[in-house]
Amino acid sequence: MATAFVGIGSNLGDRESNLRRAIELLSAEDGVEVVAVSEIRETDPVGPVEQGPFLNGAVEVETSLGPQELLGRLLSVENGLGRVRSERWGPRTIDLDLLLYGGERVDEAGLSVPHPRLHERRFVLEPLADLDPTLEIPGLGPISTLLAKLE
Ligand code: GSY
Repeated sequence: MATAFVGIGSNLGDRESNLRRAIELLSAEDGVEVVAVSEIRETDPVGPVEQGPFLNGAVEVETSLGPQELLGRLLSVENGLGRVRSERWGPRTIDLDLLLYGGERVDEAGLSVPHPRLHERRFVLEPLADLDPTLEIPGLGPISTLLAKLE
């Protein structure tokens, strides 16, 4: 079993309901147990596209799946909620990002863990710190230090 952390976000439609449904669908997946959900925050959009504000949070899961398998389940939950991939940085009904998988570093086609932009994004770091303020991010150090650097 491994502990993994998944970022969740939505800025289209009923954002709260999208996040709630995503968590329900994720916990219904075989081999995935949702053990904690962070505070959900409204955040200004980051990136080159002008769009509405997001609701963001993070989920801690215990899983018997490997990182690629878990990523596959995240994509199927996104598809189940009707996510359409149009514009790369554009608005989305639901976004599930595999942020951390145990203490592992993974660099494979279609999957980089820790998530490559994790340390630059307050909307990712704050929910992770809600779930575990002592978290060590592989290759990057304590989450408290990464958050302090954003101040
Ligand atoms: O990378 C996830 C999608 N996304 C977000 C997001 O989830 N939250 C905020 N605040 N800005 C974002 N820009 C993008 S793209």
